[in-house]
Amino acid sequence: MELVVGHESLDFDALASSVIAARLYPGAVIGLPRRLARPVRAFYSLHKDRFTARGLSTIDPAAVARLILVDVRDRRRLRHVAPILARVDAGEAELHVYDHHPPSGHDVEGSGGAVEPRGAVTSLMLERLRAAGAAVDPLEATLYALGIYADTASLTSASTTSADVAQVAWLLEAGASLSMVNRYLTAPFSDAQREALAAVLAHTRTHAVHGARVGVAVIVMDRPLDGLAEVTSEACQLDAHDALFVVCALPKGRLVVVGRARSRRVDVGRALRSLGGGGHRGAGSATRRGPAEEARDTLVASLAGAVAPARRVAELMSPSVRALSPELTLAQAGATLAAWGHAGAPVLRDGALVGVVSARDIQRAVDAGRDHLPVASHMSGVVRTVGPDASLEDALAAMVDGDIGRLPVMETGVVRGIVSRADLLRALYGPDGRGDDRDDDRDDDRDDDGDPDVSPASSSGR
Ligand SMILES: [Mn+2]
Repeated sequence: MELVVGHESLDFDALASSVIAARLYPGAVIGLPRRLARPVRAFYSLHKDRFTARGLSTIDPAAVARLILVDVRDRRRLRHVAPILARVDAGEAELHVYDHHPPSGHDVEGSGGAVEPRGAVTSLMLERLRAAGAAVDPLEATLYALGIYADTASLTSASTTSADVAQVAWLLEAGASLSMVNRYLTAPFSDAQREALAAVLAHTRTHAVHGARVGVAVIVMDRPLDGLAEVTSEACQLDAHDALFVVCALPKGRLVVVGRARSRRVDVGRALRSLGGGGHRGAGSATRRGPAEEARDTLVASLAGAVAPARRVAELMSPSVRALSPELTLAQAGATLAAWGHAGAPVLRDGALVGVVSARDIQRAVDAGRDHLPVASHMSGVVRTVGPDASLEDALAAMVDGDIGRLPVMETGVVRGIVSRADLLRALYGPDGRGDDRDDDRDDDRDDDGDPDVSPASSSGR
C-alpha cells in the first residue's frame, strides 16, 4: 500500500497536504498520527466522512510499499513512522517527501516528491494538483485554504511567498469558505485554557537576557491542559515577551514545560534541552518530574546560552562623526553638511554635545532668508542619545518617541557616532529580509504542544 503521513500534532497544513497527496497518489491511504492539534481535531471530527483517513496505529508497517511524507522530513519528528522508515532504509519500501521547511541536518531524503520553500507545503502540493488538471470542490478548497492561512499567519508571515497568495486566490475562486476558515483559524479558548491564561499572566516573571524580554511562569494545575501551547503563545503575545516559558506543575510531581518565542533571537528548543526536552527555535516542550521551582531555575540558568545578542547600535551607526560648531552660520553649516554628504550632524561646543541639526531644517531656514543666523538657533537642543550597546529596538523606540531623525551615540560623555532614521530603515528592510528579529513564522514546527505524553524522548523524567 501507499501511505501518506504528516507530523505528530497534525496541523492544518499537514492535514491539507495529506489530502492532496491522497489525490496525487490515487488509492493511497492517509495515516493519522496519534495526536491532532486541537482545532484540527475539531475540523476533522466534522469532516471525517469527506476526508477519510485511518489511525496510523492500525496500519501494518510491513504492508507499506511507499511512504509519502508531507510537511515533515526531520528524522527527529518522525518517530511515529520509525518502523516504516527502517524498511525504507533497508530498501524494502520507497519514500517520497513533500516539505517546505529549511534543512535541519537530520532530514530523510526521498526518491520522489518535492522540497521547496513556501509558506505552506499545501501550496507546493496544490501547484502539482492543479498542473494535473484536477478540480477541487468548496470543502476541499476550504481545507487547503486553512492549511495555507494557518501556516502563514494569514499570509503575513515572513515565509509567505507570492505562490502561496496565488494559491489562495485560486482556492477562493474554487469556493473556499472564509467563514469556515475563520471558524477554525480562530478557535475560541476552552474554559480551562482561559483559566490557564489568567494564571500564566499572573505568574510570569520577566528576565532580561542579552536585551531580550523572556518570561517564565510557574502554574499549578490538577490535570494536563489540552492546548497549553496556544495559551503560551497568547500570553507571550499579550505581554510582548520575546519568548515565554510556562512550567506547569501537575499532580504526583509531573511537570510539563512549554516554550514559545516571538523573536528569532531566542532558541526555545535549546533552552528546553536543559530540562531534557527539545523543540525548535520558535517552539518546544519538556516533560519531567520534580519540583517546579528547580525546573524553573534550571531553565532560567540556560537562557543566557539560548538568546542571541541583539543587533547593537554600534553596528548600525556612522562611526566617524563630524560635528558642527554652534557658532557657524546656517549658510556655512548647510554648505559643510553638503560637502560631507551628511543629512545632519551633532553640534558640539568645547567637545560637549549641545544639539543636533538636520540638513533639511537648515535648508528650510536658508530658504526663509535666515542663512546668517547661528546653528544654535535652529538645532534641536534637547538631545536624546543612546549608548553603543543599545539595541536596534531601543534606538527605534527613542527615535519614534521623540520623533527625531538622528541620535548621537554617546559613550562616557564622548560622541562615538550617530545613528539616523536611514540607518534604522536600512537595518529593518535589510537583505536578511527580516528587519528586526520578530519571528512571525508561525509554522508547524511548533507542533510540540507539550502534552505529557508528547514523545518518549521528551518524557524521560530526568
Ligand atoms: Mn507546514
